Amino acid sequence: MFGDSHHMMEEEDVQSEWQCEKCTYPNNGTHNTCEICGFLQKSTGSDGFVRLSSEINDVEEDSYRGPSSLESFTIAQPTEAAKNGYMSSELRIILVGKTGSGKSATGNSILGKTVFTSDVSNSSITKKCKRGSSVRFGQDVLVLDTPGLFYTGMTNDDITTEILKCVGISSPGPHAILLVIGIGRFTKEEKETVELLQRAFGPSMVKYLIVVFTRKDDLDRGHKSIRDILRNAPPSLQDVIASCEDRFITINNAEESKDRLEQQIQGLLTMIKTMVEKNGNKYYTSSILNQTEIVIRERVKELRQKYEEKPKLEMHDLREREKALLEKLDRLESQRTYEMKSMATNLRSLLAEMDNLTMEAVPESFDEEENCRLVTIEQKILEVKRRLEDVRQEQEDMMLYEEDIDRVVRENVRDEIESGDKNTLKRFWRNEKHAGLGLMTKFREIFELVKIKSGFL
Ligand SMILES: Nc1nc2c(ncn2[C@@H]2O[C@H](COP(=O)(O)OP(=O)(O)OP(=O)(O)O)[C@@H](O)[C@H]2O)c(=O)[nH]1
Ligand SMILES: [Mg+2]
Repeated sequence: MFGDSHHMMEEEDVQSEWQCEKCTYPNNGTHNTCEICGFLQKSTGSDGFVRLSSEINDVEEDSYRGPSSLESFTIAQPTEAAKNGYMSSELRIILVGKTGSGKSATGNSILGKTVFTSDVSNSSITKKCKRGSSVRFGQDVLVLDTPGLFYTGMTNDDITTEILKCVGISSPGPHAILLVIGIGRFTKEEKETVELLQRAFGPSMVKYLIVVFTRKDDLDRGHKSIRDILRNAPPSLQDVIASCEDRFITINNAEESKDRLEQQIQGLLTMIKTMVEKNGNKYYTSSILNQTEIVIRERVKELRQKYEEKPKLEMHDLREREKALLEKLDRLESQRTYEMKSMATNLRSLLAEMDNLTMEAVPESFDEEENCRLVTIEQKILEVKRRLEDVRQEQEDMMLYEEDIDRVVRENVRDEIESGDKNTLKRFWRNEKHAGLGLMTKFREIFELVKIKSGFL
């Protein structure tokens, strides 16, 4: 298919690779110890090695397992999600395509809310990778919006960094890559984007690719169908469509009817679900994604220690505060009982006295003083109970936080990558010790390709 990218596929050919069970690194060749962690691989194949399929997916640990109806369109079975945390139940979608094609608008439609800036412009609106998430039709969805990679306004450093971020945020791998094309606006750039993606993600990424044609409204106005357009489309576009087995969809992001927009998104999610099922319920990964994931897990491990300390300290503090408040409440309730008893005694003697007095002669201040004390105590009790409720709510939040620590930590690492945190990004360049030289070499290759394609050379 993609002529000059053929040798890339051979280079990525994973038939002779085996994946380390311990660190997931895709080793090449016939050694049975892992290049990265030295783990001794157990023998399973006829020649003694565990073989890699074209997707080196850790299916047991983190895979898409959706049932076939959209009503229950969830990525993982509940038990599996509970066992492996939210990473296994999240659908990760990457949006790619040229500047102005409608990536950000499509991202917003998928998420059902405005997360990405989308506007008419000759120059690139989205300059950096940005992620957004939402729960759609019962499904956790992560959408990654990207800048048009061939936009010439980007410096070499920007391009490299954004590719790195895209790979890092979508780690351990995307379930779907959407190539967004504005209807009638196809150029050779789309085909080059696919080539670039194959470089970044590995050649079999086309199995995870769907072409999304935006501006369906233009088609409807001209009473044309997408099939009419495709029949006369340039061969390069037909190549792209054929490479992803005819998976394409049209969408009108400017649709005013909320219901109709939702229907379109349901259609898109159903197409994604069918594709993911066809891919054996796996997200996409390749050697480059696996190596990225190794670096990310290292950072997750470090942060986890910090995050695990926090609830322990805060829980201790909250329990102390709860204890103090309960003691105070106890004291106030005793005071209230005392005051009420004394009030009752006084009332009895007052009633006895009243037999001998006229109503006018009852001392007014007597009642008021007692009442005031009682009201003050009641107010204090209410205040202590309110504070107790707050402390208990904080305790509950902290317990939820502990349960959700994986999500918190992972999102934190994603924040670091998305914001371009230098220390985190540096790890990807300096990870030779743990992830081999492969990652750095791959990124250099991608970088060179982008430079050539975008006419920098
Ligand atoms: N009529 C119509 N306009 C659309 C549609 N999709 C996107 N647009 C408009 O196209 C323009 C560009 O859309 P964006 O979402 O910003 O495009 P982008 O691909 O994110 O662009 P960059 O961030 O610059 O790479 C905006 O004005 C959108 O409102 C569509 O389906 N129909
Ligand atoms: Mg954009």
